[in-house]
Amino acid sequence: MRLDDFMMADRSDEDGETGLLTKAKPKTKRPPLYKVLLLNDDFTPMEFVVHVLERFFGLNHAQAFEIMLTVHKKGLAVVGVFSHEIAETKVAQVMDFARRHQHPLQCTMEKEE
Ligand code: TYC
Repeated sequence: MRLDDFMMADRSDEDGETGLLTKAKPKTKRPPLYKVLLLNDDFTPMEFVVHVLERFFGLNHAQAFEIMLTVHKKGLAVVGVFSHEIAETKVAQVMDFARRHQHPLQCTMEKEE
Protein backbone atom coordinates (compact mmCIF):
# COMPACT_ATOMS: atom_id res chain seq x y z
CA MET A 1 0.00 0.00 0.00
CA ARG A 2 1.35 3.49 -0.93
CA LEU A 3 1.72 6.13 1.76
CA ASP A 4 -1.12 8.25 0.21
CA ASP A 5 -3.51 5.30 0.28
CA PHE A 6 -2.63 4.66 3.86
CA MET A 7 -3.29 8.30 4.83
CA MET A 8 -6.64 8.32 3.00
CA ALA A 9 -7.80 4.92 4.18
CA ASP A 10 -9.68 6.02 7.28
CA ARG A 11 -11.33 9.02 5.57
CA SER A 12 -12.46 7.36 2.36
CA ASP A 13 -16.15 7.98 3.13
CA GLU A 14 -15.57 11.70 3.65
CA ASP A 15 -14.46 12.02 0.04
CA GLY A 16 -17.06 10.25 -2.09
CA GLU A 17 -16.85 11.10 -5.79
CA THR A 18 -16.23 14.82 -5.31
CA GLY A 19 -12.61 14.79 -4.28
CA LEU A 20 -13.60 17.24 -1.52
CA LEU A 21 -12.75 16.25 1.99
CA THR A 22 -15.73 17.17 4.14
CA LYS A 23 -16.64 15.81 7.51
CA ALA A 24 -19.56 13.40 7.28
CA LYS A 25 -21.86 14.95 9.92
CA PRO A 26 -24.13 12.34 11.50
CA LYS A 27 -27.68 13.41 10.56
CA THR A 28 -30.03 12.44 13.38
CA LYS A 29 -32.61 15.26 13.26
CA ARG A 30 -35.53 14.63 15.57
CA PRO A 31 -38.88 14.55 13.76
CA PRO A 32 -40.90 17.76 14.12
CA LEU A 33 -43.60 18.03 16.79
CA TYR A 34 -47.09 19.40 16.26
CA LYS A 35 -49.26 21.50 18.55
CA VAL A 36 -52.91 20.49 18.68
CA LEU A 37 -55.11 23.56 19.09
CA LEU A 38 -58.69 23.85 20.22
CA LEU A 39 -60.68 26.84 18.94
CA ASN A 40 -63.47 28.71 20.67
CA ASP A 41 -66.97 29.10 19.26
CA ASP A 42 -70.22 30.47 20.65
CA PHE A 43 -72.26 27.26 20.52
CA THR A 44 -70.38 24.20 21.77
CA PRO A 45 -71.34 23.62 25.43
CA MET A 46 -68.55 24.02 27.97
CA GLU A 47 -69.24 20.55 29.44
CA PHE A 48 -68.82 18.99 26.00
CA VAL A 49 -65.39 20.60 25.57
CA VAL A 50 -64.36 19.44 29.05
CA HIS A 51 -65.45 15.92 28.12
CA VAL A 52 -63.44 16.05 24.88
CA LEU A 53 -60.31 17.12 26.75
CA GLU A 54 -60.71 14.32 29.31
CA ARG A 55 -61.54 11.67 26.71
CA PHE A 56 -58.99 12.39 23.96
CA PHE A 57 -56.18 14.17 25.79
CA GLY A 58 -56.08 12.24 29.06
CA LEU A 59 -56.60 15.32 31.22
CA ASN A 60 -58.23 15.14 34.63
CA HIS A 61 -61.39 17.16 35.21
CA ALA A 62 -59.64 20.16 36.76
CA GLN A 63 -57.03 20.36 33.96
CA ALA A 64 -59.73 19.94 31.30
CA PHE A 65 -61.91 22.66 32.84
CA GLU A 66 -58.95 25.05 33.04
CA ILE A 67 -57.96 24.58 29.39
CA MET A 68 -61.60 24.86 28.28
CA LEU A 69 -61.83 28.21 30.10
CA THR A 70 -58.59 29.40 28.49
CA VAL A 71 -60.02 28.59 25.03
CA HIS A 72 -63.29 30.29 25.96
CA LYS A 73 -61.52 33.47 27.11
CA LYS A 74 -58.56 33.69 24.71
CA GLY A 75 -60.07 32.16 21.57
CA LEU A 76 -57.77 29.15 21.39
CA ALA A 77 -55.25 27.11 23.35
CA VAL A 78 -52.67 24.40 22.80
CA VAL A 79 -54.08 21.21 24.28
CA GLY A 80 -51.09 18.98 23.57
CA VAL A 81 -47.90 18.46 21.54
CA PHE A 82 -47.46 15.24 19.56
CA SER A 83 -45.79 13.55 16.60
CA HIS A 84 -47.43 14.27 13.24
CA GLU A 85 -49.30 10.97 13.22
CA ILE A 86 -50.62 11.23 16.78
CA ALA A 87 -51.61 14.89 16.29
CA GLU A 88 -53.51 13.99 13.09
CA THR A 89 -55.33 11.21 14.94
CA LYS A 90 -56.31 13.50 17.85
CA VAL A 91 -57.63 16.18 15.46
CA ALA A 92 -59.63 13.59 13.50
CA GLN A 93 -61.05 12.06 16.71
CA VAL A 94 -62.14 15.45 18.09
CA MET A 95 -63.60 16.66 14.78
CA ASP A 96 -65.50 13.41 14.28
CA PHE A 97 -66.82 13.35 17.86
CA ALA A 98 -67.97 17.01 17.61
CA ARG A 99 -69.61 16.42 14.23
CA ARG A 100 -71.45 13.32 15.51
CA HIS A 101 -72.82 15.43 18.38
CA GLN A 102 -73.63 18.31 16.01
CA HIS A 103 -71.34 20.81 17.71
CA PRO A 104 -69.22 23.22 15.64
CA LEU A 105 -66.10 22.67 17.78
CA GLN A 106 -62.90 23.07 15.74
CA CYS A 107 -59.56 21.38 16.38
CA THR A 108 -56.43 21.95 14.28
CA MET A 109 -52.71 21.20 14.33
CA GLU A 110 -49.67 23.37 13.70
CA LYS A 111 -45.98 22.51 13.34
CA GLU A 112 -43.97 23.54 16.38
CA GLU A 113 -41.02 25.90 15.59
N1 TYC B 1 -67.58 29.44 24.14
C1 TYC B 1 -68.33 28.25 24.44
C2 TYC B 1 -69.56 28.61 25.27
O1 TYC B 1 -69.62 29.70 25.83
C3 TYC B 1 -67.51 27.21 25.19
C4 TYC B 1 -66.36 26.69 24.40
C5 TYC B 1 -65.11 26.54 25.01
C6 TYC B 1 -66.50 26.32 23.09
C7 TYC B 1 -64.02 26.04 24.31
C8 TYC B 1 -65.43 25.81 22.36
O2 TYC B 1 -63.14 25.14 22.30
C9 TYC B 1 -64.19 25.66 22.97
N2 TYC B 1 -70.51 27.69 25.37
